[in-house]
Amino acid sequence: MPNLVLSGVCPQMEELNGLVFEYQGRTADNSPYYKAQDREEYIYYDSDCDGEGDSSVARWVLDDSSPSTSALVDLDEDQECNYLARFDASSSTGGPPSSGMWYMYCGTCGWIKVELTLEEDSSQSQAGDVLIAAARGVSSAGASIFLLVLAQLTRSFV
Ligand SMILES: [Ca+2]
Ligand SMILES: [Ca+2]
Repeated sequence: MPNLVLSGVCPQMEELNGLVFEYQGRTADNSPYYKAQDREEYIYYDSDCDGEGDSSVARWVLDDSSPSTSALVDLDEDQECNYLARFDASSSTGGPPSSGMWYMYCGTCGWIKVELTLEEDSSQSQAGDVLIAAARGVSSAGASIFLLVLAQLTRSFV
């Protein structure tokens, strides 16, 4: 599963922009969940965030609490719906939205609808390509040195 890069966060939560979320596995209802690199921020799916039954709709949440992988509802086990942002979704199929209107907590501005983007991170494969290119460069440099030495040896034999 590719990493997801978060953007579109409101200015009050600016430090979350650019966070790279890594796929961690699946929670008990088989939804994928993610954790930010070097930071306690998670994206997971909670079909009932306070665990009280029909009072809350199913949603993706961006939360600083780590989700349980065994609980089917109230995954952060606080009997409340505390998180940084939410995106209502009747199903978790297909993972969190690549782009969507989330309700986000924006500090002094309160809860605001913002369009958050979770873009698949392609930098990993690009880094791989660069390594391959570098390896090719090294081997061709090695080959030319070899040819140069060979040429000199040949010359000294003449
Ligand atoms: Ca909860
Ligand atoms: Ca929470």
